[in-house]
Amino acid sequence: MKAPAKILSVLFLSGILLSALAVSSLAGSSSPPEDAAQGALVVIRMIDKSTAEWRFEPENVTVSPGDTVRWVQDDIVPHNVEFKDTPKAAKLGEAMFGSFIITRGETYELVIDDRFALGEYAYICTAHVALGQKGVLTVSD
Ligand SMILES: [Cu+2]
Repeated sequence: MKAPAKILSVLFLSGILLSALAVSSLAGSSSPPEDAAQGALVVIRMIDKSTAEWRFEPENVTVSPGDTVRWVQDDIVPHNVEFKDTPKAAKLGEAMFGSFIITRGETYELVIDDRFALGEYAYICTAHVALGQKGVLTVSD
């Protein structure tokens, strides 16, 4: 009886750690969940297209204010979202540089809130831009 209890407590503790990691990886999106539920959910996968090509899929998406963009790690190497070129009126702050997400299925979300002005946002994966991993997020009414 002792061994299974120990395993359970280890599983429980690692669950807490994973939750903490998940929360810290969402540091870029500060809006409360009730705001996130109002707009559409747009999913962009981070994929390994071949041995030397990483991609955001789709590369180009158009969203509206209030939408939530969810990048999903669908690979085994770390990826992130770093904005390189944004409209002048945008004030992304810490969201300019998203932390790396590592585990398949892990997500990074940004709510298109008042940090985002209308216009085009060019972004990259910091680690793999040279290998083609970049995208454009267009915020439009
Ligand atoms: Cu990457």
